[in-house]
Amino acid sequence: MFKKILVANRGEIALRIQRACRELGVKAVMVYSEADRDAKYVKLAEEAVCIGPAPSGQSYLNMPAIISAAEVTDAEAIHPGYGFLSENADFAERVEKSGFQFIGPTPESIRIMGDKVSAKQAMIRAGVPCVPGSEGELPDDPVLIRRIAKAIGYPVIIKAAGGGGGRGMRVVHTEAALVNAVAMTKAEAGAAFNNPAVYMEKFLQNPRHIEIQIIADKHKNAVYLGERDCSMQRRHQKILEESPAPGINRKLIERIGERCVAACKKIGYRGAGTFEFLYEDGEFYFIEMNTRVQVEHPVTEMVTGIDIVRTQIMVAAGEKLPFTQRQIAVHGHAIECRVNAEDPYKFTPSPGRVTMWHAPGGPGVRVDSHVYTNYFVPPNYDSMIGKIIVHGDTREQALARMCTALAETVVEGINTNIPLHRELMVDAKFMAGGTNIHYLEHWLEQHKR
Ligand code: MV4
Repeated sequence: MFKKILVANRGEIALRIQRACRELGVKAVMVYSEADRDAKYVKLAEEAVCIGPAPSGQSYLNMPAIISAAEVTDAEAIHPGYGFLSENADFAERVEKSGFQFIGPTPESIRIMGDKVSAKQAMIRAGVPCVPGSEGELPDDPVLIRRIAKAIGYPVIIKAAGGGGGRGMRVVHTEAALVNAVAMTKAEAGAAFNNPAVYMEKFLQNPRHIEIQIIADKHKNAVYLGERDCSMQRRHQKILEESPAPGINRKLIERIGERCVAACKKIGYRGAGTFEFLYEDGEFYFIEMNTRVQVEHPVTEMVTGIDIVRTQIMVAAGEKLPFTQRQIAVHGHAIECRVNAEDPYKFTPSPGRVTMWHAPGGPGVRVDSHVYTNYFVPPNYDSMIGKIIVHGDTREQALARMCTALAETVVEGINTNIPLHRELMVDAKFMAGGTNIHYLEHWLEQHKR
């Protein structure tokens, strides 16, 4: 096992990784920007290094500063968390070239999955079901483009190979609009991602967003840890997630999970990863793979009892997975609500001093947050300030526990989206389960104030 790990992130995930290190008896070096000097995990740290000013470009995205911090503190490995440099293949490569272990997959795996065309091709070859679409990048010839769309059937969606997470996409409903839409998406993709390559898929109108968590070691072992339903989102920002996904056949999940595991083994994947699928009319269609730990990993931890961050560190250190697929079972139901410092209905950011923070508790309640009374939420980063996660024997019990937990939570001095979560927890359609990716935006439209 490593003696010392550098945590190259901030906020609740920095604290989460620090906790996993403590449990493993590993020292954690925290890095922080000038805006995060007073963060809880910095105060708790045995070692912390300031890596630059508040803007992330000069701190949490500053590769030389982070690698230097690892050098001066004698860390052996770097955990990138999520966001920032976590899916940057060049960073993973520089970390390893500098003699540190990157806690994540190989730079090659990150690169393949970062290019959505190569990711999809790898998955097709590995037997993972994908959305019907162009085989690879679209050609320039308008005749060929029209032919591909006709074969798929309208509506289609044009997506940038360098995009992902909702960036660089355009829906096309008619042949008349097709060729221009492709040209526009290519131009935008060239400017935004420095890669004009685009591909085409059948546009699914009302899917759910279901993802499969996997983890693999360096000894060709891989397992899947069930699924998460992440359909409740607005502008590609998830607001709550749950596991298991309501109303989906368990045998079908098992078949998809096994395909994901087989794909991991085929491509030599190691570390934690997430296969993102669209689910519509009883079918799963792969769209993207994330090569990092995700914000919503706790729901999987709550239903499987497996510590994903701890396991990430163990497999990065070369240890074998401490469990087999047969030993993994999903128990009960878990829900996570992301607590954001924002206006609950207008979604404008609400940074500032938290004059009162009181976290909920009780059976099956977990809070992952770096916030404390008098903490100042800096305006420079993402608005998420923590997550409330509940577990229950049934979905109904988890919902009831979340209602109680949200009611107990006190955050004063800033606005949060807790009032929105409280309304959603008693919304009849959400309570029934299985709402799709458009539900929240429609709901907000109808509950305008
Ligand atoms: C799609 C789609 C419908 N059909 N692909 C958006 C984020 C990116 N990961 C993929 N996205 C979508 N791809 C096909 N063929 C609809 C979306 C989509 C979406 C997906 C997941 C979660 C929220 C979403 C919100 C709008 C659109």
